[in-house]
Amino acid sequence: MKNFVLSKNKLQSFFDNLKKFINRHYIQFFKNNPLIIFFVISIVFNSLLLRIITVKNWFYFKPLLIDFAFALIFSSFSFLFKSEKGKKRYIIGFSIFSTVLCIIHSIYYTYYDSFASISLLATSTFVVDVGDAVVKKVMKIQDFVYVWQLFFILYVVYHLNKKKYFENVHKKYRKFAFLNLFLTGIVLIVFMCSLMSSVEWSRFSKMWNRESVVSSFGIFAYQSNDIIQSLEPKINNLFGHDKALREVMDYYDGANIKTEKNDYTDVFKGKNVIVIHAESLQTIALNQKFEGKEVTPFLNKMVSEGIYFDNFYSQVGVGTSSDAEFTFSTSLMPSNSGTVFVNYFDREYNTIQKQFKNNGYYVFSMHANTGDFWNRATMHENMGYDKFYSKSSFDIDETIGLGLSDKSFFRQVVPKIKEINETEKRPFYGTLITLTNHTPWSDLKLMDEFPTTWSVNVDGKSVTRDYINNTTFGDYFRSVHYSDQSIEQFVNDMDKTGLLDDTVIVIYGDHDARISKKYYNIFYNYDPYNDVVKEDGDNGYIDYNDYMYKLDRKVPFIIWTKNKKFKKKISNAAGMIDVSPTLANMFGVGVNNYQLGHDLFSIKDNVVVFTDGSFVNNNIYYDGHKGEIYSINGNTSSKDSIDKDSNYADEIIKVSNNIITYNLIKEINEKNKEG
Ligand code: GP9
Ligand code: MN
Repeated sequence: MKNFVLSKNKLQSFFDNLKKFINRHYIQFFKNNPLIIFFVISIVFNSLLLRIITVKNWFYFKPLLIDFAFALIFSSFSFLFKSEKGKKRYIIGFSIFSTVLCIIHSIYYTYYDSFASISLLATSTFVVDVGDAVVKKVMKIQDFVYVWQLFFILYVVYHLNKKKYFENVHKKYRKFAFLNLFLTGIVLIVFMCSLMSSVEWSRFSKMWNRESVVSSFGIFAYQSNDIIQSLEPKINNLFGHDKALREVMDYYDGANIKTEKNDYTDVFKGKNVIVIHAESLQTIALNQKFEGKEVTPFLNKMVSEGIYFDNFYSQVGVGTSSDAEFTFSTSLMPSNSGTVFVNYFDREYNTIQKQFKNNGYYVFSMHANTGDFWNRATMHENMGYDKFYSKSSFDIDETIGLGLSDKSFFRQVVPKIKEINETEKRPFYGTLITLTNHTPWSDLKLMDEFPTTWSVNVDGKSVTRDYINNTTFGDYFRSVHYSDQSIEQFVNDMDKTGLLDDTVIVIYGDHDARISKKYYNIFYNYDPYNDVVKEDGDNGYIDYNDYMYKLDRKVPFIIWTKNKKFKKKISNAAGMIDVSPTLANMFGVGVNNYQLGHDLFSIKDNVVVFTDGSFVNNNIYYDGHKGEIYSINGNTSSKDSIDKDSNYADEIIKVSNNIITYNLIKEINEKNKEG
């Protein structure tokens, strides 16, 4: 009992002290610093206004509290000024800065449906486009509502001046004021960050979906991260350059890169080519039927009539779609810090697009998302595309998920290609990037029903089990079925224009759908007769492990022509990095001296490297983190060959990242020119 009374008294005195602390450091402090109160409130309100006008997320508490924390930090710096005059100037100056920041983002959002990045401020595209926005009066009056904050602060300063506040301000509340506010802001930010989900964190680190970052974290967290991520490459560039250059030169001196003649050399010389970047299209979908219906009947037809690589991997890092485009185009590995499209877009790259362009082709890309998504408007220009048709080039007449439906996109694409063909009067190379089959596959109303159920005969009666129907996996297959229909519609429409006779269709899945392993376990272990998921020890149970999951991340790579002249299924391990050397040989557009991939019609024992140093070959999957080996179909590799492949994997990751980080293609080309 005595202890209880003691601890009760201790608790009482703790709360009394806490109350005193809060009163002294916050309540009394703010009462005696009205300018700070109004400054903090007006900053938070303006950032809320920006979210309401742009991403339309009203009173979502997380960004509100993070913005409040940032406002406390910004206001804390005012106490570093000795005089009240200096403090006033800082508060007014920061109000001007934050008002201009909101206006820039608001105009940019009006024009791009996204938020500006300081890394793009220097690029012509951004400046021209924002200039356009001004000229085309794309801006709206709402983009300037934020100025209220500046006038409000000026009024508060004027009013406090008139009341001679600044002459009598209580000095005692200035002591530790900086630390109080600064540390309170930091603690609040750390606390709010602990509440973020893994998806929110992933988007914050990747920064490709800027809308989502501002929605979840607020404009100040977004802008701070944007500044850090924009400066990181510049900082990286300051250290390690000479070593990186030496490593890259040594690699290419020994690489002996050249075009290897084979049965496919120049077979498509002078032909048009359309590359379909199929969002989240996974090989597992091509092999799948539900209730006897193929998920992808049209793609399966193309597979049977064309060249199909069924052991193909996308090799993406955090850059997902953009990494797939980068590796496809440059035959380099994605960056392992940030993403090329967002952080290293200003480097010089050798691309397949430039190779076709140097051989007289008109090179274009089409994607019905905002030009700023993945920074494509800037990066596609740098990759050598003559024109990038983004969302503003299309009539957004039908939307599914992220934006324009693939069927409408493809419907609108064909007349554009026809016009290009008639205007340019030369072969064309076009990249069509789809959108509909993007996670979370929840917007299915415009898609045909595609029941991923399983009907069986139990005790003489036909019973239909749900299986994976109406689950994420089932919805994914239904969405892929829609994508298959949209590609069929595209190929048929191209055929009606007569363009198909002379056009090669290349299709690749850009990366796996990132569906969780638990769905695969149900997919492989479901027992429709007993309506249960088999477990260890049950007859026919499959111990679906991480390696099987990684091997299921295969994506299709198809090369198809209407004349069906080239039919072949290739099961050699292959990766996105190998595509451009393969296509360059088939179309006779020369060799990329910096390619790290191989012509798939020449290479025999290929090693497909992943960004974490893991790799797969025809025999094993090697986990670069754990150093573990997983045998494929009972095959294995000798220790020496595993060591050799592992060193090779590290080498091409290192060479790629050196080239990207230090812009070494530009430097080496300039050195070669100087002779
Ligand atoms: C965005 C689309 C999807 O325009 O390419 O990108 P992802 O999320 O797959 O990287
Ligand atoms: Mn993608």
